[in-house]
Amino acid sequence: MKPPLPIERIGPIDQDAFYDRYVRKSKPVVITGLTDQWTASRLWSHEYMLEQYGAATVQAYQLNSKGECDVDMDKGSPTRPTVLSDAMLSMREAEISRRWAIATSVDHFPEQLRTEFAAPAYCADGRFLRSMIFIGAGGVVSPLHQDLPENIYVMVQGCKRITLFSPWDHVYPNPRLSNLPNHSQIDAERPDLKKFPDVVYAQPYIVDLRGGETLFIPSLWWHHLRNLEPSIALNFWWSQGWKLPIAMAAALYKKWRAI
Ligand SMILES: O=C(O)CCC(=O)C(=O)O
Repeated sequence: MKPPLPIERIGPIDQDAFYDRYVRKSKPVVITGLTDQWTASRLWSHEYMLEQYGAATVQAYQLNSKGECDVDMDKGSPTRPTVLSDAMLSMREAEISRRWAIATSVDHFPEQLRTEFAAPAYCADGRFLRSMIFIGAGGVVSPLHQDLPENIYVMVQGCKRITLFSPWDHVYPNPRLSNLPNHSQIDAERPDLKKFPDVVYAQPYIVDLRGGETLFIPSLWWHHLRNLEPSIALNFWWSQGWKLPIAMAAALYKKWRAI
């Protein structure tokens, strides 16, 4: 693998400039200060989530000993409905494989949660707009995968190391017809070069994304995320143009299969 490159960091810019410089060019960027006015930036912590929203039923998954969701390339990702307080309390377990991580739609929370943030203007008029919340302890890993929608990924609290590869790099997509056709077979942190030799040509971009920072992950860019600390993050997926009907069909399929 080539030595990693950093990702440009900028302050908030207007919507047209953001679209021209980053969305149209499929270029990732970190924006600082975009969400400073959110109530969530002030309030959200693991304790707050437990106290305010402990009774909500959310989608969560159990971690394996590597801190990853136990992804099975054939069967898909084993998220299941879980009471938020059970998942939050499991994050205090010493053994990582006894912890759960939350990856759930914001729609699974009471209305109050959605008053604590606002979709950034960059994606607010996207015709397909979905938002997921990710809550996890230190050490949680989301393996390398790609998504069709553009992604505004907000680190509300904590810190994650995020590794990106462009869609033009060969990172060995899962070849099997499965629930996870968008996952790579490589471990982005320690790729097996004997099995996946072309990875030496791939160019990683790495950022440690901290509370208050937002990462733009362009459509189809590969991403791998590691919690360097307990964290809470929120994404905004949106699509437009020819990608819109495909993103909508994929979302319906995921809902139907409860992935
Ligand atoms: O935060 C995570 O662990 C996963 C986020 C992700 O994959 C996404 O926003 O597409």
